[in-house]
Amino acid sequence: MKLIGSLTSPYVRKVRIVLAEKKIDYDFEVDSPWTPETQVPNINPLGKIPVLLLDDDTPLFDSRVIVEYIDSVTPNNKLFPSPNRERTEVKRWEALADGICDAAASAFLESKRPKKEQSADWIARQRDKIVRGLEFMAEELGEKPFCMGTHVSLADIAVGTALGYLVLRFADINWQESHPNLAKLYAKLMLRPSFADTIPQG
Ligand SMILES: N[C@@H](CCC(=O)N[C@@H](CS)C(=O)NCC(=O)O)C(=O)O
Repeated sequence: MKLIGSLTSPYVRKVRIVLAEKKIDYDFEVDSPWTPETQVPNINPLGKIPVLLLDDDTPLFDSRVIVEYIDSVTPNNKLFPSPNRERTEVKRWEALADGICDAAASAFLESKRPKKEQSADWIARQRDKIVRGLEFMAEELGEKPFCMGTHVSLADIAVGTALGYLVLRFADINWQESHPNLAKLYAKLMLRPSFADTIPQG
């Protein structure tokens, strides 16, 4: 199995954390779709990372499909509950966390365009999504030790990767101060080798 992705993408990090939690060996090929020499469009028509290349050369994308697949083919450390209301809740946490990453990535890319082509309104719209998403997360987490209660699930992995991406790209959104319960969860997750070994670089 080969994972293709960059060292900064939160979606790639989510997959790497799941593979580490599951103790699955894999090859990791660093490829950023933003570089001219990228090979990503040849394996994912959408030109996005992560892509998981299975042993029979089937390319899997996107990150939500990949993590659900990995969890379904491995018996140990289940990160999703079996299909029921709880599973839908885990997937909603993931949609929320990924949605924050989508907004953060979009605002970041906009801020990288030439100054006179940038839209301040667009950036503000994406930042509002991030702020509202964080508020929703903090409220849903409350005083629970983990998103789904007493055990780690994919919900925590998705939330942790989104929070880590904000640390990398939007340190000025000081979510640690406004949401101490999210800061507590993040600190707990960072003690896990799966998180500590995949801190985004770039
Ligand atoms: N929903 C997708 C999002 C993937 C995504 O947007 N990846 C970014 C990197 S962080 C990318 O490859 N962007 C390249 C592009 O949009 O052309 C997933 O969960 O895998």
